[in-house]
Amino acid sequence: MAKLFFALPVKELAPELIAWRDQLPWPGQPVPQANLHLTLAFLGEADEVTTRRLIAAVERQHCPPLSIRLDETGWFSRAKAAWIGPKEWPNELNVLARALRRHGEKLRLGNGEQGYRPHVTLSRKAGEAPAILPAPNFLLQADEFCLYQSISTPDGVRYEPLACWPLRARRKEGLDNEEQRRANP
Ligand code: 2AM
Repeated sequence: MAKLFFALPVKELAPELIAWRDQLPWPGQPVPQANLHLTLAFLGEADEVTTRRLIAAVERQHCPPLSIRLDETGWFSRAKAAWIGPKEWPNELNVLARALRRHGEKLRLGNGEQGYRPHVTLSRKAGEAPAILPAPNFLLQADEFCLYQSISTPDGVRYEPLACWPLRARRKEGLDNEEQRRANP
């Protein structure tokens, strides 16, 4: 069994986020740079067949590239996670997160949660919210999303991408025809 979730990788932005966090009195245990991600949908434990079915179903999922401004901080008191996230975000992000959650639900995966609050967890075991002034201002430009497996190791948890899909605008039929005419006048 594998513990799975869909997320946007943070990649190029990760070192900047870490440098920003580490010069602040940020509460809790810092999440390592390699583990930073913006969760789209949590799936939980899945066997190999279910994982393969999930990957096959997601092949047909479309979403344009996403620009997400990370300009506020927050804290989930129950999970004790302190995070950075957007005040506002593109509706396409909600649509993608919901579609991926539904792909999981069709295979009896997920935790039944309906709400979606995009965030990048920067620390865990945080007993209080980060008190930050001035507000952050980072831009996460996502051009792919991935299915990750969460692996527990003696050195802590590690997230391994099992599959990634590009975020790209759907090609329009009309444009394809126009391109064809230009190619074959
Ligand atoms: P988060 O850090 O963005 O909150 C892998 O375990 C990831 O899935 C975690 O980093 C966490 O994302 C999210 N996650 C773990 N357990 C979860 C749960 N019970 N419900 C929702 N998301 C969860």
